Amino acid sequence: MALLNFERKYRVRGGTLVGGDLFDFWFGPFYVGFFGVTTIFFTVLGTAFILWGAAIGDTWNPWTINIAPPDISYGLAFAPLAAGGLWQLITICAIGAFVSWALRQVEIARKLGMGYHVAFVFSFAILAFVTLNVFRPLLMGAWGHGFPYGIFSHLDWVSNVGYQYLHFHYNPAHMLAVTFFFANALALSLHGGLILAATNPGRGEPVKTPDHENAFFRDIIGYSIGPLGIHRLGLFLAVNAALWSAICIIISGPFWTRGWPEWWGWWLNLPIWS
Ligand code: UQ2
Repeated sequence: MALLNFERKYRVRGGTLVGGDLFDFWFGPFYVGFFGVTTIFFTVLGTAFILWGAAIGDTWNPWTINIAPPDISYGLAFAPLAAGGLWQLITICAIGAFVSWALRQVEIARKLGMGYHVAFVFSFAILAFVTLNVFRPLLMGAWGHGFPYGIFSHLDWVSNVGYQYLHFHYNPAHMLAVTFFFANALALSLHGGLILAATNPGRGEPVKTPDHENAFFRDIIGYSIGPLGIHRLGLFLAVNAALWSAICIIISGPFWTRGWPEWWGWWLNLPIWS
């Protein structure tokens, strides 16, 4: 079905979660909806707060602009705007925009009669962010444990927090997260390579089929996960990368306060060694 015909057929009212018909329309190619409006609202407001924070900061150098969370001494209270309050408002706006975006994905999926898979997997990215800047600071008792908004400054935060636990790569959940990220890169490179290889057989040659794709991997390693299976695997790897990232940081501080290398003492202390 040609794209324009398809859109005429499927651009119909209904499927909204809230607001009924109120924002149930399109702006050019974009579906608006209640959550399109809230996404724009939080994005514009949050960006304005970021510009405000940059304006009262030391620099306009994009690399070194920094909007820091409140000092630890503020605990879980609201801080003055110039002393972390802007960071708190930006965090609220960011979460408002992310959640609005996920719910807009749900509404569009409902309109099209599709599953909610996109919103489901996106929610794991939101979980990772909320874990870093809400759940962990709450468990630690201060918003000051969140990461600062800035390109270099958030990298420094990651480095500093890593060294606080002496060697973050000994964190078993971090090990799992890293392994999932690498496996995800391997799977997507295999998949991208295989699809491009099958669809670009050379000038004058017919495009190859899923049977060719299966045969390629059966010839090489005796196993093909299949054209649908590779996407299930990709979703599984990507979701687990985000999930174990969230787990590895939420346990650091709230549930384990010493260096991560020391955690492996349970292995050295097994009675079978004595
Ligand atoms: C595959 C298949 C695809 C693919 C890929 C494979 C026809 C188009 C990439 C091969 C993938 C395998 C064997 C899994 C590798 C496992 C990990 C953890 C990276 O068989 O079916 O469909 O794109």
